[in-house]
Amino acid sequence: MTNEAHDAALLPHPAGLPERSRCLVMGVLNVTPDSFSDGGAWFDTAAAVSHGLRLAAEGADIVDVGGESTRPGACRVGEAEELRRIGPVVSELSAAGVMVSVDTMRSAVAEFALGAGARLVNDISGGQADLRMPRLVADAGVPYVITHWRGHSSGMQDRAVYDDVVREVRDELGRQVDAVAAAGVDPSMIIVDPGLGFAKLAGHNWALLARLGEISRLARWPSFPVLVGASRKSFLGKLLSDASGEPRPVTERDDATTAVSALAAASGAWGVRVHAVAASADAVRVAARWRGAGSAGAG
Ligand code: PMM
Repeated sequence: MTNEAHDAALLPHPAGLPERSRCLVMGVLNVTPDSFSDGGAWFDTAAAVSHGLRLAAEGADIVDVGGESTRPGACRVGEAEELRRIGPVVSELSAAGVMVSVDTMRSAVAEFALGAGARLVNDISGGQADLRMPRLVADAGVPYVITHWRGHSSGMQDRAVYDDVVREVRDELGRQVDAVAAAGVDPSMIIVDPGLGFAKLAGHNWALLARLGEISRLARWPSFPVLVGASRKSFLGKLLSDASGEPRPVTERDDATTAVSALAAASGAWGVRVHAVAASADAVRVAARWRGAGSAGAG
């Protein structure tokens, strides 16, 4: 397949999101005390808002605001607390002109965030944790990220068992898409995500990344845009372990994340979700130029 044909297959963009001349960069803003990746750095509202503005200034096309940690083993936070964490942050960033997505599994939180200016819903359960979510998203008519998911964080790594991870993730993601479409979500507004680290071991994540193009094509559906969330995850720490086998610390995984961004973008990903935005913003531009040069011919 030529790069152009590949792009046409892999790079549709749901209405309301930026035009697709390259892979988009989604900056992560966790308003939590306990996320694995930034450990509470932006838990305070003012710190979170200024970090969100910084992510946008560094090149984030979208800032993804979440108030619930989904690290392996995490317990759920209450709805009121989740709302308290993200509410003012979503409102202030949206008012400042930042395109905000809300990272939540709760329809009430998504509803509040959309009312406060958020423009898309990133639901890592892909409609499974709160069965009212797909209907809410359908009625709001906003883009919807559907992530492959096998259950809440507390027990998810026990479910990281696959014979053929790519086939099973595609089958299960396809069923999640069927369910949200049956609830009224417009398929052209769906973005799919393989859910790296969610009920996946390191080898599963690598297999999914290596065959990213296959994730966009699910059963009877036309191809979907694909979002990749590899940033700072433990499979990168494991890859970069030191001589004694100690994983690379979370805060030292951004260069590896940037490498994933470049490779994912070169493979046709619609977006990458990252903590350190500036480097990935450069990486996706390199990938776009690389792909463009390929389809334009060697001259
Ligand atoms: N990973 C995390 C949270 N939200 N959303 C999507 N769509 N994809 C992901 O891979 C994803 C996500 C967990 O990581 P964090 O602590 O970096 O937010």
